[in-house]
Amino acid sequence: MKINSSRLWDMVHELAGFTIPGKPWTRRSFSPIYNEGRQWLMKEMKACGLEVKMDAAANVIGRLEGKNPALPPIIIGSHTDTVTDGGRFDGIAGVLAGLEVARTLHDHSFQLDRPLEIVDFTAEEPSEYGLSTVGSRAWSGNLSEEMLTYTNTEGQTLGEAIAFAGGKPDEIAACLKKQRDIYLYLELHIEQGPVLLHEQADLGIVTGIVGIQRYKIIVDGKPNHAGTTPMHLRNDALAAASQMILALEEVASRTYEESVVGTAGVIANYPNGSNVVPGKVEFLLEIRSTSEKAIDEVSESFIKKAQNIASQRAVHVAHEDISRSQAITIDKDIQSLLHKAGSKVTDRLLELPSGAGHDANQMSLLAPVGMLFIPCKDGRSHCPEEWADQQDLAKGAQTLLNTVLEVGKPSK
Ligand code: HGY
Ligand code: MN
Ligand code: MN
Repeated sequence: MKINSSRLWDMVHELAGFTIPGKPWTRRSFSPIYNEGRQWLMKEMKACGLEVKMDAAANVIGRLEGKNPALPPIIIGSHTDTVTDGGRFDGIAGVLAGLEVARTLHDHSFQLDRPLEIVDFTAEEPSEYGLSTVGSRAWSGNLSEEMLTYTNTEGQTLGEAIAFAGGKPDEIAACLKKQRDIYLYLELHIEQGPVLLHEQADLGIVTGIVGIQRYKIIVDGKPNHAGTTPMHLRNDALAAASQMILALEEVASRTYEESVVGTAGVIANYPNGSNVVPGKVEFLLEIRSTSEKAIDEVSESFIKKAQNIASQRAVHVAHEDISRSQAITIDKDIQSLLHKAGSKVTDRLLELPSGAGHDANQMSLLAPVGMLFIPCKDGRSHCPEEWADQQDLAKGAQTLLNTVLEVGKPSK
């Protein structure tokens, strides 16, 4: 049984068409264009014979019934939201490859022994509310009431955003899954890095996924006239924040038991006037590693340094814990299952960890997870240049189908 590579490729490019005009490719979670893209996805799922629903966290779920509907399903998931000016494959490749697997089974009237569900998880990327993996958090129990009150810059809450996306924020608790509710979770994703290319591998078998700690840092100084305030009498919040961001870079660049990355990617300066000494700065930072211990060490050293900088500069610094996803290792037997399925497609397979976070982080709290990577051009992602090769995508999707046929073949 073979997936249909050109059909899958066409779907990737059809979904890419749902983007903010002039900002390829941008389909931010909780935006009108995101909802339009998901309406298209649900139509495609129905056309493949899937039973389609949206749950209270606005996750889109397409279900292909199995011989034993009561058995916990195999789930193939990822996300269709993008970063701003992002790409056409991050997340999308995984959802549509899953859909192609389901469609191929349906076309062959092949029924697995158990249901297969294809899931587009809500807001995998860090949203305007600061939180990422919103939909899969609802399943794992890591979407708290307090998180639903996180606001965007206009003061709207995450709960309101989930409602705008078609969810029911008051019924999030109903999304909670128990350990026995899911048989296996699989996710195909572009690597978003250069390793597969560098090692000339066609497919990556993911061995582990980084944990991510995210903080909001608030620096309070004193706004003042930029012309009349002497340098030694300033409480400049932006100068202090800049020194703190360089301190993050220095701390994250040290050596730990596993590699660490630290990034400050969002910053807001108030009142942001060219002739005003900055009075207040808020910035978001994230620290990632496959070692929880290393994440904690970097967090601790950074917070200490930020406090020292604040006292030297007579400003105040506070940090708010936005979210923490745990680092995970993938079960060896799941890695070998994927390896066996992939070796029917290519002999150029490579085991490697993921420096990107995924819904699989949350799903690993509920079920065995397996992740497959396909190469991406120049190893780049989260940019309009993000690209994957049609043949590589086809090999990844075929490997997913081989895996599903292996674990879900009906008992005689
Ligand atoms: O940020 C990440 O690791 C993923 O692309 N959401
Ligand atoms: Mn991403
Ligand atoms: Mn992704």
